[in-house]
Amino acid sequence: MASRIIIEVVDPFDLLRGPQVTIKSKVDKNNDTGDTDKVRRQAVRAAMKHAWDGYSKYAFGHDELQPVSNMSNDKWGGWGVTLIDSLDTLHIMELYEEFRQAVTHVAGVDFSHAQDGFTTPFFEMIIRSLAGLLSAYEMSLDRRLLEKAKQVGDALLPAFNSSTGIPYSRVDVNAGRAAPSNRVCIAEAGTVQLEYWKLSELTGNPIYHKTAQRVVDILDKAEKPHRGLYPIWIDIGTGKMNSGQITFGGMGDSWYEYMLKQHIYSRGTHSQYSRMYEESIDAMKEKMVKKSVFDPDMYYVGDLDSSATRFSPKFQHLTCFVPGMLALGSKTLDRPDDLELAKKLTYTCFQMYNKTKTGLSAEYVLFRDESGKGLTGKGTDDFATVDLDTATIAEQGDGFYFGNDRSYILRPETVESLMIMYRITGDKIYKEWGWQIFLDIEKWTKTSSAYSAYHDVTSTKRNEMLTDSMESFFLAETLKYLYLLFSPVNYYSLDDYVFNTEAHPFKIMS
Ligand code: DMJ
Repeated sequence: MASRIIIEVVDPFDLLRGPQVTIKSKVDKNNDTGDTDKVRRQAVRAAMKHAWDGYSKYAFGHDELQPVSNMSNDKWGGWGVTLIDSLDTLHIMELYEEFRQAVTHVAGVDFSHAQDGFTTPFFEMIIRSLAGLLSAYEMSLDRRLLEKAKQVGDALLPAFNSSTGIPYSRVDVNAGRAAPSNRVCIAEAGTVQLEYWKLSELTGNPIYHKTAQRVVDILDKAEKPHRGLYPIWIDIGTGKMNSGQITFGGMGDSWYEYMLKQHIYSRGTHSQYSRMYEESIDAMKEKMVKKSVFDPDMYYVGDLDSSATRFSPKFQHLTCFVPGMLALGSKTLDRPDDLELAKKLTYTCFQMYNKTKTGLSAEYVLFRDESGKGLTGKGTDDFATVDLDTATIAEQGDGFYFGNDRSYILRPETVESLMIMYRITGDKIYKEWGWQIFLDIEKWTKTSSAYSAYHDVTSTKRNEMLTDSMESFFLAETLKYLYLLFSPVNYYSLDDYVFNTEAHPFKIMS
């Protein structure tokens, strides 16, 4: 048997914290599948370094770098969301000096305070900031990160101060109270549980988990149009779900994801999560999965209206997390059919990139339904029906159509699914697809300082298409998942870690 050599490196972060310690690089390079992986992993690491260096130079401590103008913005309230969201990616890629500088900065941020007049978006700051800090703490064991995580968790906890315990979507951190509103969507209310549970585990204070769990209990008991399917809007005053579409895309997506992930995190000790997850996936398969009339191999997940009767043949890039979720669920809950569906959906998600002129994917694509007729009808506020014969559908792709929004904003969902699919099936095609996507991100979105969102993926007029925006999830998720796709499967193994919806790995509860 070949002996396993683990490369040793000195972690400069440790040098500054205390006595010099030599740590072992966690990338088990001897377990690599070959030189190609190593080269690709290094290329992704170089992309992260490029983006990080640009952010550091022009926007350090601010929320975002604008990667064309090299300006910065604080549109998330000024806590430095790109910096926090990037911490664990820096650590995973062994960029320890950058990690150390970022932690030093975080230690000086007062998260109990926000910009005057700003109301902080609850869900976004939980999945990006609280999770980023918790994950970076678990990697480095630097107590300052846990203290800051607690500060963020406490600052945002007033979101739950409603009559039902359903959270409001924004918090006035300075006043210590939520900004009142009538409704909140299921993704916002139901994608904070993993983070608050981890905070309870690490601080020993159960209040965080208990408070967030209440949302799951309320929605579990609430009346639904169809078992396992949840219209997106929750009335905060009553806890009822009575309006909005049913979707595994924006505003619904991570609610479903977190049923499975809470099951994994708690090692199946609570039957509630697996039951709810299985109910939802069974219903999705029954009512929301269709295939293209032009390409019988192209399956997709559309949306339903709030009564679960009308179907919209719109497939969002955001929904491309579904194949990864199905694969993870199939492994965890022994659902082999889900893995077969996951393979078909991953194929579609890849084709959404592969079939455009740039090799980048649009925000969503549209299909004709299986009858070949397409849908007609006017959209309503809560449910956009699609008329495939109107001028709004300007161009037919190969198997699908493009709608009005053809932007690629550096989203991660497809490469997230590719990473999980590779790890679960061992099929190397997922690495090839991921590499192709990475090369097109490099080709079309790279700027002198970082990477920029792209306005229309069907246009090759590159200089006119760069929109001067780089969301923090590009560093937190897209580059991290690509790096892990080309890393040994035991590096941040899916058996030991559960990734939050922003790709922050949490150790599964022991
Ligand atoms: C991320 O912030 C999270 O993945 C979230 O759940 C939904 N989408 C964005 C990235 O596309």
